[in-house]
Amino acid sequence: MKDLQINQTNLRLAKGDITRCEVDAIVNAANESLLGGGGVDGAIHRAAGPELLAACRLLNGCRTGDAKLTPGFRLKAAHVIHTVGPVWRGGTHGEAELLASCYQKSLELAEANGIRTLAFPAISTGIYGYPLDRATAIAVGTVRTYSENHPQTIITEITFVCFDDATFRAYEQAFEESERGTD
Ligand code: AR6
Repeated sequence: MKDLQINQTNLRLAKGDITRCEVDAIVNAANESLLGGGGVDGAIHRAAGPELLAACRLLNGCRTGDAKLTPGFRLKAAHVIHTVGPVWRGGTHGEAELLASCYQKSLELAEANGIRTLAFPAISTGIYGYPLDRATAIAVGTVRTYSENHPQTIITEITFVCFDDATFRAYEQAFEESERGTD
């Protein structure tokens, strides 16, 4: 299963590099400094150009679970939403709530800025070590609940961009479990 239609919003899965996505906004899995890093953060800064770092410097960082907006500069996406996922520390340090908050705050920021199409990477599942199956369940669950609770949303398309096959399979399973949960 690669698609879920919830009210106005199509949730979909794609494989590949988020920096190449032709959407209104891509989400960056950043750190609290917002001054760049490795993983998807490094790739986004390289593709957007040095103007992105200059814009991020003006934001005074970002708390874990929160989200901030910049232009996309040289990216095809007009905007970047920078969010900071939790570092996995065993699951007893509020990680699930913080990860859900990343998705929720990113969606609220998108909505407030007229963003209709949005692409997420699998936040926290790389360098920050969040278990993939748990992280994808939270990602799909939070986005689905948002779409159910906002039937008039302007956000028509939300893509989960998977950089590798294991991530793609974890999202497919999360989509299927999410559908089963509504039977
Ligand atoms: N497109 C889509 N997904 C990608 C790409 C890409 N170009 N590159 C990597 N991924 P990570 P985190 C996937 O480590 O765990 C940075 O240093 C990757 O395979 O980028 O939230 C920040 O500055 C994985 O599935 O982010 C922070 O310090 C997912 O993106 C820290 O890493 C997230 O992996 C954040 O760690």
